[in-house]
Amino acid sequence: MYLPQLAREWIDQKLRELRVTLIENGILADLKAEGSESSAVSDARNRLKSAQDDLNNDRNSVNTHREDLDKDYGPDDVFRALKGQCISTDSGEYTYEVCFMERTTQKPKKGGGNTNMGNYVRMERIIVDEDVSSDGKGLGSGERIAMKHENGQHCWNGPNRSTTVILACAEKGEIWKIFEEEKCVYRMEVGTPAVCEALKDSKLGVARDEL
Ligand code: MAN
Repeated sequence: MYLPQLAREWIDQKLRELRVTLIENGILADLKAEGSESSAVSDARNRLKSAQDDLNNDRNSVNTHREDLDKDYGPDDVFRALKGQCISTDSGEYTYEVCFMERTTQKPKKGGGNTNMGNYVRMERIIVDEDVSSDGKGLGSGERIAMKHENGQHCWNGPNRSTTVILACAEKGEIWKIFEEEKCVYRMEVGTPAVCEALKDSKLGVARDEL
């Protein structure tokens, strides 16, 4: 059939436009496109991928919360509020830091790398018999609560560093004393308002008259 040049061009143009419309609406696969997949399929694939990403993020956050619930925050979780709060003090060549429910750290004053002195693992009760100075700083005597930190940086010719942080009631969070009891085994005496609440509620089994 003979069609005039103009008519042929017009039909060609219309066919091209129709093809584009069909591809855009996902009815016809775009052979030039990647994987020759219709846009409806690739849209669906993208939506699936993003739903999977969301699911993975939610799973991670559930795991984080589950780990958090498994963590020992002490009687009635009174120490949960302290999580991540850090206090520090200088002693000898180092600044020592406690980040509650996380870790203890030794930072050389002269600079250089920090040393992890242990990661928080659990609460323990411990009997102490110590002085209390006139400003009220000190463990006193009786049962106190202690946070155990283990598996810190390995000590050359020794164990992995570990720290016991013993807590006593005080108006503000403060590290009072630090000892290295044995090589790379540390003990800190720390004041914090958190245990005052615990003691007030008699959750620790410590008689109030010991305060
Ligand atoms: C560093 C510090 C000390 C520790 C020694 C052990 O100097 O962590 O507290 O006793 O290493 O080699």
